[in-house]
Amino acid sequence: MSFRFHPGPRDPGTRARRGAFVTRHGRVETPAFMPVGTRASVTGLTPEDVVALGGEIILANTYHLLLRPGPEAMRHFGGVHRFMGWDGPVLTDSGGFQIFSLARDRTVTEQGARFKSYVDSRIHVLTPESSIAMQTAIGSDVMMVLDVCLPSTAPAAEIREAMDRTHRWALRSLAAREDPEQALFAIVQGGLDPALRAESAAFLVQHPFDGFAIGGLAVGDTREERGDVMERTADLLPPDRPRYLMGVGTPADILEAIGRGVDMFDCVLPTTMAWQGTAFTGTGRVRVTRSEYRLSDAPLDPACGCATCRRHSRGYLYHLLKCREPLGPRLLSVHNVHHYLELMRQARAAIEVGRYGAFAQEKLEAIDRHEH
Ligand code: PRF
Ligand code: ZN
Repeated sequence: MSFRFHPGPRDPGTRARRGAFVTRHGRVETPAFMPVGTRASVTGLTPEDVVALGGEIILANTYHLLLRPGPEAMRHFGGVHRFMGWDGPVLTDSGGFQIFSLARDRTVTEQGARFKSYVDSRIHVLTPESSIAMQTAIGSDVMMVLDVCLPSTAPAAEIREAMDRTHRWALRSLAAREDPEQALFAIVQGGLDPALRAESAAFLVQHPFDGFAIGGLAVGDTREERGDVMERTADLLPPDRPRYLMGVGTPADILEAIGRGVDMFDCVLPTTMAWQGTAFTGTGRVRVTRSEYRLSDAPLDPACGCATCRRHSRGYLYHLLKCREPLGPRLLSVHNVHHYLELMRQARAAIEVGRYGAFAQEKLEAIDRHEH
């Protein structure tokens, strides 16, 4: 068992906590943000870029890698690390969320999910066992159980059914793990109902999972609606295991969730927004393609120390984006991923000195003042 979580000091004024986990590909300081490399690529960034930006772990998706390049290619290349040239830790999502958000012609039974590939229209079946088998082929350091993720606004009876099935699938996933060196996290479901969330957490923590994720949030709910559920759920999870809030979110979402005791995050926003020409700054989002930036000499964010901000003006980035030069989204990705990872470094430092509450409030106010 190489996976170990070391909980560190807690912030006195909030539920924020400092920590670290160790995988067979290295150590990750928490709270941690995982840049998303869905198809074994953090869009526009090389593994060296990600390392230079301070990224310590990336997320890849079982669903996408199953459809292309497929399990045979993954095994041929000896797993995703060698395939993509990334030596650090990798967490794989199980495909649970993608089946419910992306798959065509899907039918879900107790056995698993059957759906049509977007690549070649072939029928695939993803079960808890086949998801673990694919995550084993990928060779990720942290695997996720296959879960049933519904919109958090779905009818109560459906939310309960999805939660109960998620629990049964979690146990099948645990039984299917072949390599104890690969950590396995369970996923708490239960929509926005605090009683169901409590039931889900109580069930899952009885079993030897290496960590616990909070799933099924930020799928149709507001930040206010999920804040309370998230805090209560985090409180029911064991302090000696990492807590991961899946697919969340904006810098503001992350700042709030850290204060509620969450340790790990992933989100496509920094990279997808870069490809849409939007930069995250300490004072909110900047749409770089707006005409007001055409002749701007200013960097994206004067307070940012990233390679893009040290060297390039908004006016140059405006030009690249307008010409559809690939360098434009790439330079914005460097900045956005730096922005997220720097926020995490500052959050960790603030927890260490016991002033996370004040830190988060300052950051949130600076974003709010400009975005509203
Ligand atoms: N389950 C899984 N992956 C996810 C989610 C989930 O509920 C979410 C919801 N925010 C994002 N990614 N397996
Ligand atoms: Zn920058």
